[in-house]
Amino acid sequence: MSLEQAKQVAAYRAVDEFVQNNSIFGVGSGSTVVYAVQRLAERVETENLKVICIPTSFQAKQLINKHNLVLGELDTNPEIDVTIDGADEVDSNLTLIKGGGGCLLQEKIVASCSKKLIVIADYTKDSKKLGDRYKKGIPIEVIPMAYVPIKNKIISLFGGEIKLRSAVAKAGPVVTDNGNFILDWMFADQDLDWEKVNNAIKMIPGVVETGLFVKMCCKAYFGQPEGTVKETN
Ligand code: DER
Repeated sequence: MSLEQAKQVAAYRAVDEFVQNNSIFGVGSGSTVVYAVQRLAERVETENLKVICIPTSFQAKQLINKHNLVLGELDTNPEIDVTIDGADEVDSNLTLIKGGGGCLLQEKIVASCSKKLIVIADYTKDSKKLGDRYKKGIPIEVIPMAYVPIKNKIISLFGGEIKLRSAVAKAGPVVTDNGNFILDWMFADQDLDWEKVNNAIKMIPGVVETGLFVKMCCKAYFGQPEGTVKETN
């Protein structure tokens, strides 16, 4: 089974288990969520489900519109029943690294408004400890004018290495949907208390949000090479 098939089987299982009629549904960002939205659109069509979809990025909004699903927003739907989203890495405590796709701020806002946050991923995201597999570091969204002092402060607090995320299809740094920069922090110590790390980094002036999702995810589905789905909660 390919990685894409592993993503799909995890996404379909999560949507089939968690999406119900008359629900408010948070739509995550990234490539795995594409399959979840496909499955949601199938179910809405065949079961005539009434679902309002809250996006976590411009990409998610495009996906919702592409599949003719009902697009909502937090202004009118601030309480979300379930959000399904991807992750760059999931540890054994269901602590997540998110933000590989640069959408961590709105993803964390929507996740914080959700009764349940469900993660879907292929088996390569399933780790015992953060950093076992994902080597690109923890994304941190920052106000552009402050990225250098923030970078210096994080290194002085926790060590490791930090890079300003460069764009691929554009000269210069990545600019998020919110007009900010992203720092990727390659941490050295895998045994840090991630809740304390998240709180300490969030205190640094100019930090908008981190890609550390601590005690937010209630269940993860990992598509396996042989086509099965591993569920962790
Ligand atoms: O940027 C994000 O947080 C995405 O959800 C990312 O973590 C997962 O993206 P993928 O489904 O393309 O692996």
